[in-house]
Amino acid sequence: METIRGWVLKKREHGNIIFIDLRNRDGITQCVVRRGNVSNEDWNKAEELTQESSIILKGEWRLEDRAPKGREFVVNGIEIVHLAETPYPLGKKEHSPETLMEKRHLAVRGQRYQAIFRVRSEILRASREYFMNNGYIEVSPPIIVTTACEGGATLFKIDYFDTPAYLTQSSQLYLEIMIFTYEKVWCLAPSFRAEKSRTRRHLAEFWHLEAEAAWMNLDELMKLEEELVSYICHSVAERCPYELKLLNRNPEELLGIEPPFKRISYEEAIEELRKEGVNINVGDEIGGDEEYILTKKHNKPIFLVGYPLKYKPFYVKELKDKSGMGATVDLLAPEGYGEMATGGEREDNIEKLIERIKGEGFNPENYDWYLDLRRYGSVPHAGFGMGIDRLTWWICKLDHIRDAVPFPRLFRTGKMI
Ligand code: NSS
Repeated sequence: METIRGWVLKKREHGNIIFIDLRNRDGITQCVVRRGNVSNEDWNKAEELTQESSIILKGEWRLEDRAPKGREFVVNGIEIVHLAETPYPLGKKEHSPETLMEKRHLAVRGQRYQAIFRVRSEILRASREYFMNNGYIEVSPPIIVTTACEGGATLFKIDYFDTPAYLTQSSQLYLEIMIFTYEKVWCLAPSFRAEKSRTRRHLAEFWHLEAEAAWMNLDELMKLEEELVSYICHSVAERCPYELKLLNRNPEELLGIEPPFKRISYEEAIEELRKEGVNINVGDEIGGDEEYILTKKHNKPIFLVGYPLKYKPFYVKELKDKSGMGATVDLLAPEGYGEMATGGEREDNIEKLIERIKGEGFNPENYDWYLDLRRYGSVPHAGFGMGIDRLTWWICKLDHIRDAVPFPRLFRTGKMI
């Protein structure tokens, strides 16, 4: 006799047979209750089952070609742990995005979310494994900070014991501290952006995977990123094929993600966009719409190398041979998804840094500890940050980034769960 536990997804009655689709961490199992196979008392229990009731079934497995997983569970004993109230708020098949946000605590039980968050968990596991296998030390940065990293416009202010402070936008500056101890470091932490816009790719709170390494240059940085992303894609394809298929992502596509990724310079990107009929010139920003055009025909991520310094934060190093251009690299996800990571070499000239900090309207005194890194044993170094949510969004072929996170924080989310 075997036991199976879970929640009732669906129940169908055909005369003397009741089919129960039982949902649990293994997916969905077809369970068959036959009158005559169970006591009258248990038959009555099967009849009264409601959607999402929690139950424990006793019985035997039987091979059955027509069952979703090739086998079904033949029931001979039923225990109702909790008979769910009716109606179940998400009982119907289709729901609006608003309902799925408001009832998030129930929506996450659904098959689609179950698949997405299992893939996300695999992305996190593979990321950690990659860094551990490659000699990176994981550090734990603070969430409450007193300096901006990515400009003042998207800072969340908090009241820290009567002193103003912020929720971190990026852990980069702290990773830069730690390279002087370990040379190669990484972290996974939440980052916050007070983005007052509604787009399909912006969250107010996201999970940020960041890495930083002493002595590293732009080429080495790109190698690190393409290896990491390929490693993650392969792990997900191998460990979550069932979930990927459910999300209409063919695992073969992810197995095809391998280094090297294509590298295009900022100038080449502008030229390509102009050829596509976009009204854009060298010196302009390449935004989400342009990234869509650049990536929609690709099935592997691409690197966008170099970017005008004027759009980038103070820490970006100026290219030696191209004044006004930053030594940056953006990693764009294919199929129209666009930016999923940004990074580059860091400015190590202290005078330039002070000027740039002032240029962003900040007081260099607040960055004194950061400037010390350029005073005591400064080294050339580089790093990047990748949004785990953006990566999940692309890998799972989602429409909106809110579905890449179980409990999204967006600009004016409405009721928060
Ligand atoms: O602002 S970034 O482009 N760059 C940084 O924060 C650097 N300090 C990272 C570094 O070099 N260590 O953000 C990096 C990535 C970006 O490419 C997205 O994938 C993600 O972080 N990101 C976001 N995801 C979701 N929502 C929002 N609002 C968001 N902002 C950035």
